[in-house]
Parts: sequence; structure tokens; C-alpha cells
Amino acid sequence: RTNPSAKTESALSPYACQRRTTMDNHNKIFTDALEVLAENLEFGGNQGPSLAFRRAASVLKSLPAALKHLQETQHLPCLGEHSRAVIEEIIEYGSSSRVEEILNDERYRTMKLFSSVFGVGPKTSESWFCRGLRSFEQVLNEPSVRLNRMQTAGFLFYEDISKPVSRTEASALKIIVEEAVISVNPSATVSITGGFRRGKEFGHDVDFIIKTPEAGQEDAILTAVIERFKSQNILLYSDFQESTFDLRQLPTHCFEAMDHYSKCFLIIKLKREQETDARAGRDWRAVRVDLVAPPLERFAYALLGWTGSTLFERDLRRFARLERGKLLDNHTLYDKATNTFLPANTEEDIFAHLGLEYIEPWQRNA
Ligand code: 8DG
Ligand code: MN
Ligand code: MN
Repeated sequence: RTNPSAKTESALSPYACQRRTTMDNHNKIFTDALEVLAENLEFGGNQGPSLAFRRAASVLKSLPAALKHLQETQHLPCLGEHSRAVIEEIIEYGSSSRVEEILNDERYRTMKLFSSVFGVGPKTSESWFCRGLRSFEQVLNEPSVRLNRMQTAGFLFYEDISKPVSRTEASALKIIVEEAVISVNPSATVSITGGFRRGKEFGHDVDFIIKTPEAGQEDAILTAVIERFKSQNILLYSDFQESTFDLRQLPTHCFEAMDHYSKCFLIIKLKREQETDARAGRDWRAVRVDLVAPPLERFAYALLGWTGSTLFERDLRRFARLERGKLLDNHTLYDKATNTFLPANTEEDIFAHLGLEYIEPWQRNA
């Protein structure tokens, strides 16, 4: 006999921050399809509707086994009629006709190609597509196209940076970043964040967060690290954004993956283990690296924000607001009932403030 209260307890939450989602996705065939539908809507500027597909995919990623029958989705949250129809079609025929159509669609394919360039977002991709451009060659030969510095670097190093970065390469980069940071400030530390902290084997970049005990040194440490990379001749591109953090302006009401910390978006030369590309005559490849340096007392919030996944972060903020009357961002947690900021030394503190069970980084792949 089933115990009804036990059933309630095990029911999946509609909030990603109340689910444990590891890297082993047993429902990739469904989640890939749902994410193509989401991406296609995002390319058209329809963020709202795309989120329904993102949420549906995320719920499936947290399941302990592959779906075999549509009935198994009956008690799952966030699965709308449209998502269920897609799942049903895949269970029955192995693929979704709508998804196949999108994958063959000229607009989708072109938007996907253009937005794979560092510095090129959906808006730029769209404007190129609308001008009739369909390939990199056409973009680069179009007189009316003006590339900014980031996009110029994006095209210049496209072949290298479109190749996924491995965990081994991420570890090699950590040593390089650590060496540079410590040479500038021996009491500073470097931690890997982003996808690799969640246990991913490959990433589109490597994200690092720098902890420095001296207040107000966040900008100085990043500029010094950048100078060091320059003098080592391993800096290919750098976009440094100085801190605009101001405690008096908290809480910020922008619930995007944006913050006011000192940070930089880099392209770095990484030495290859053995010279595999002898013809090209170079013993390095270009990799994308992000560095962020928050003030010490903000570290836990910054780490939580930069660990991701994007949907996990979005649901943490939404849960805080709707279920707890609190405002969460990458800097702080604000309690609207008491008009106070809640301090945190660790990520565990933040989950505790929110009355949430702690979710480990490798369980945040929502
Ligand atoms: P990937 O690189 O393997 O593709 O995955 P990822 O590591 O999860 O994605 P990411 O694009 O590198 O972003 C990592 C986290 O950093 C993500 O949760 C969003 C967060 N993030 C912030 N602020 C900022 C920001 O200002 N710029 C960028 N690019 N990411 C930010 O919290
Ligand atoms: Mn990343
Ligand atoms: Mn990143």
C-alpha cells in the first residue's frame, strides 16, 4: 500500500532550486528537443514562452530514469500541453516533427551559427540574417557590417574557441590563473566556478572567482593579472569591467545574470600538451576565460551566482521572491518584511536564509 503523505514528500518541486539535478541526464532525447524549441523562441525574442520549454526540460533532467510512457509525466510540474505533445511524439516515433522542422529551418540554422561567435548575441544575429547574410564569409565581406572589438576577436579565434574546453584544460588554466593571482597578492585565492564547478566535463569557457581579503583591491588585482598575462605573451583578448558595486544601491532590481563586480572576459593562449597542430606551427590554442573578483563579504553571493546553472539561478531568485518575500541577486539577500540585508559567509548560509535544503554545486545542473 502506498502512503499518501510519503507521495507528497517525494513530489517534484516546480522550483529548480528544490530539485537535485546532476550531470547524468537520463532524458537527453527529450530535453534536447525541448531546448531546441526554447532556443528557437529565444531567437525570435520570445523569452516568456521559451521559458516554459526550458522549465519542462529542466524537470526531465532531474528524473532518476528515462521516461517510457506519457503517463509518467502526469504528476510532473512545469509540463504544459505543448511539451507533453512533444514528449509523446518522441516516445512514439523517436523524434518530433516540429523539432526536425526547426533544425532544418534556414533562419534557425543561421541564427545558431551567428550567435556561436563570441560577442554576437541574438539581436546582432537577427540583423545580419535580415540583411540576407547566411554565412561567416558573407558577414565578413559585407561593407555595412561593423564588427566591434569583441566580435573581431570572436571571428579571429573562432575555430579554437568554438571547440569545447576539457576539464584537463580547465585544470591547466587554473594553475596559470592561480600563479598570476598569487604573484600579485599572495593572500588571494582562486576557485573554479561556472559549469566546471557543477561537474561538467566540457565548457564553452572556464570561469574563475578570486577571493581577496583586502577590501577595495578587487579592480587592482584583475588589472595586475591582465598585465601579467600580457607580459607572458598569453593574452589574446581582454575586456575588463571595473567594479560598479555600491552597497547603497542594493538591492538591485535587475534579476538578470548581471552584477556590479570587477570582472574580465578574456581569451588566453593555452599551451598544448604535445604539438598536434605542427602544420599551423603553433603549440597553443585559444580559450575563453572569465574572472570575477567580488569584495570578501560578498563572496558567498557571488559564488552562488556564478556557479549557475542559469535556470537554477533564475529559480533561486523566483523562489526567494514569491515564496519567502526576499530579494536575491549576485550581491545580497534582502528581507522585505524586516527591511534588512542578510549576511552570508557560505552558500550554505544563503540556502538556510531561504529555508531551502542545501543543494551541492554538482546538483545544480537544472
Ligand atoms: P559553459 O561555460 O560550460 O557553457 O556553462 P556555464 O559555465 O554554466 O555558463 P557561463 O556562461 O560561463 O556562465 C556561468 C555563470 O556565470 C552563469 O550562471 C551566469 C553567471 N554570470 C553572472 N554574472 C555574469 C556576467 O556578468 N557575465 C557572464 N558572462 N556570466 C555571468 O552571475
Ligand atoms: Mn562557463
Ligand atoms: Mn562564463
